[in-house]
Amino acid sequence: MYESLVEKLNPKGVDVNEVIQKLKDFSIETPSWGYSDAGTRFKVFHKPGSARNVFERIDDAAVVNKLTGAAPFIAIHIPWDKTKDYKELKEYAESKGITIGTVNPNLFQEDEYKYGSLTNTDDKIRQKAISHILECIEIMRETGAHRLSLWFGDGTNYPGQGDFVKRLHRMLEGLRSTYVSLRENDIMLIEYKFFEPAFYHTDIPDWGTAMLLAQKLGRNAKVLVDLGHHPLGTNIEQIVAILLSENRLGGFHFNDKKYADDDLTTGSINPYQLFLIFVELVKGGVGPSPHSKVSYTIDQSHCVKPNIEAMIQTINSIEIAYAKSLLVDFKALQEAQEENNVVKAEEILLDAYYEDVRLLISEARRQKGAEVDPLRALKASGYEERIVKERG
Ligand code: PSV
Ligand code: MN
Repeated sequence: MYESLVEKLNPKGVDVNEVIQKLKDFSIETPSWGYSDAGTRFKVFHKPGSARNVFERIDDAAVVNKLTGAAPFIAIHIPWDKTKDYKELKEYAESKGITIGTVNPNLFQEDEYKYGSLTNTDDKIRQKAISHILECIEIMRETGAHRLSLWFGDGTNYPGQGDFVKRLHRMLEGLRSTYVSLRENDIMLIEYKFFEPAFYHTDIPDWGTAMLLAQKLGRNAKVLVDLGHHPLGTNIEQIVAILLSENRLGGFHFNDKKYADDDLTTGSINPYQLFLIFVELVKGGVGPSPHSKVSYTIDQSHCVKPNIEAMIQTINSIEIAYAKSLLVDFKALQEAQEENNVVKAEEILLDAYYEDVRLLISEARRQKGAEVDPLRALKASGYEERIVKERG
């Protein structure tokens, strides 16, 4: 079956060996918080076997990586992943084949942040937020992570509540006083979101504001695109293309949504959008590999699915979108665009999109020594039963 796919793709000018090599390089970061109990604003349902601390989250991430051969990084969130000794945490992760890639400060769950963190009118509260970010930069040093990922719940709930511009200036000042502590090859990721938890305005609502802040800070500040953080209908692939062309695309938080920031499995609602995003990334030469300058991180909370299965399903789905984008004939696409041949241009994309690439992915996994069917291998391994017994 694989051979017949190769026979079909070769005459189309697809270098199948190159595609397989790129799929073997595919690597993504899973979020520590995706291995814990999660829920909605209404209820958190406890899942037996959910990871209870950062070490168990690393254990689960290591299982996902072993099965898929594609998830060697983990993102941690502080204080959710707080531990006494971060050097020990780094060593523990490495002993399991996992690298800590990103540290996320939490600037949205403390009482003091009711009216904002870095944007707060109260100097003491701003200082508290700055200290927490600096603490996270220190954790980056100890864990060997090179990315600081910032998302703020800052915003207002009612017209008149705050001064948009003064608040943004305070945000910039706060970011500046932490940016200077980063090292040469560290990246500060600035994530935007147009609503929630604030419902009238948020201080970093969109990619334009995030990019403005990044430009004012310096070349190590970049924008993070969370797929769930846009109004319905937003053309995310266009945002990706523009950020890339300005060298300000820092990374992703992958998930999917039907209505708002739903945190659903990536590609479960809008797989075509996911493919179109990857088309831009491949065109820009920044596909997901261990050394990509763009970070590829999953940000999902699995309210009803078992965590490890959900993570594997997500990786499959992202890899499928990526593999399809590798089949696009970019030269022919460019020609069709120059000629204003609208139908041909779209057909070139659809031709790649409609291809069933699962055999390419399983071949890459086979060559890498990972599981061809990681979901089935997970079931067969008995890992889920074991953690239910051990963790309760
Ligand atoms: C906020 O909705 C967000 O996307 C940020 O990235 C947070 O760090 C994460 O979710 C928390 O789950
Ligand atoms: Mn996010």
